[in-house]
Amino acid sequence: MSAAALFLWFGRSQVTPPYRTALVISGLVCAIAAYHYFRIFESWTAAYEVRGAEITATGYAFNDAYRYVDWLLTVPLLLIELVLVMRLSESETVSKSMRLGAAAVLMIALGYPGEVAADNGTRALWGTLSTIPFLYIVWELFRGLGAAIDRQPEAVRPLIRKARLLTFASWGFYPIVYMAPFADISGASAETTIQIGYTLADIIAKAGVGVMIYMIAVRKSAIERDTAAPATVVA
Ligand SMILES: *C/C=C(C)/C=C/C=C(C)/C=C/C1=C(C)CCCC1(C)C
Repeated sequence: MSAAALFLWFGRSQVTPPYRTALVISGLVCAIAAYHYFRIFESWTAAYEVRGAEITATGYAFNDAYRYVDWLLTVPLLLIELVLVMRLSESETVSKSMRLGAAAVLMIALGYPGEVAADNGTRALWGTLSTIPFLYIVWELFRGLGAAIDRQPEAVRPLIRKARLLTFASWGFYPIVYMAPFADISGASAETTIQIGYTLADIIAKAGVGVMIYMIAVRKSAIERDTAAPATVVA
């Protein structure tokens, strides 16, 4: 996550000014995650003991809040970086960012009480509520943003569609991981499975999508430089 943050921030000089904010935000997402992974790691080593293949709880509570505070910040920012790299009109950028950002905050806030609940009934209830804004985001990504993708330069459309698909596929992984306690695992094993699953999804959703945002920004910068070329030809 730290390396991805540095890569995205240094990549700023490779793109034209309209795409720099998208890269700064992509880097920020990875930096926020890097910080929280240090905290998650500390909390996990305090809460669990690994002996061979055996994982046991030490009695200290594992703090899920580090991950959810991370998501509360990074999930809206991930949607905003996707909107920003498309370089839509100002009003469209603001309205899409607000709607997607608000839905993302709601999704994470509703998921948290279920994540920390001791019983599976409460987990299922909050998980279901959290799925409502999740479905809205998916619908917006494919319908609202779909129309905007059709207005992008032809050479970047496939790349933007791939970034959207990678976002959708990695985001779809979180609710599946969330359901781990409903499978035939419990206690420390369930918690470990959840943490591994979320971590893998995070790497793809944050660093993986970040690199795609970088590629889109570089390609769009090149296209716009080329079409603006006549104005810059001097003697
Ligand atoms: C960088 C972190 C990301 C992209 C996190 C995304 C998280 C989700 C899409 C979580 C979704 C959830 C549901 C749809 C229902 C169950 C509860 C959640 C919060 C795991």
